[in-house]
Amino acid sequence: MRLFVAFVFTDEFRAELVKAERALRGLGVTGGFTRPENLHLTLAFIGETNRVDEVKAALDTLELAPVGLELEGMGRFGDTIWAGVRPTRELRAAADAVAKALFASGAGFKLEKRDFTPHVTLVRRAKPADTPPYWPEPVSMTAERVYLLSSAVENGRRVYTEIHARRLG
Ligand code: 2AM
Repeated sequence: MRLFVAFVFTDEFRAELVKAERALRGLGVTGGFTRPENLHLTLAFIGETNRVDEVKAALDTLELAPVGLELEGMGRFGDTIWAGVRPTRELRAAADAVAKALFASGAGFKLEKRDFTPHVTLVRRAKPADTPPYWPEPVSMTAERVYLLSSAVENGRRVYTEIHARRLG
């Protein structure tokens, strides 16, 4: 199973992301737009594993308060366009705690060498090649749970499924 750990959004927060996607289409951006139900903020990418019980147990060791999320700006990695989430100290600490818990589980999780850039992928294989001149409206929420999600392709569509949730606070 291909697994990752993420926050999912309130309706209000998600609506702002959907609005950003609509604005990008209006600006002539084409590519693979993330479906509204698939929008998420990844905290840690685990990848292919069958040690699901160990991963769940690792998440259950987390002792974290709920985390505030604030939408902030837009950027790109190559041909992927994303909406930014403000990299606050509490968000970084949450991602760090998740990575450490997974690492300590011994389930084969490796710590990321690259910096954590909190982002919500909006468009893959985006064209044209420059970052669109669009800044999403500020919106914030409190994440009360951290989710273990699986990622699979079903009938040609990317589907994320909730495997486990750990309540924060
Ligand atoms: P992305 O949106 O920037 O591609 C499910 O695939 C989630 O895990 C996505 O949020 C994706 O980030 C992230 N992800 C996929 N492969 C990854 C990798 N090798 N390293 C870090 N994150 C990854």
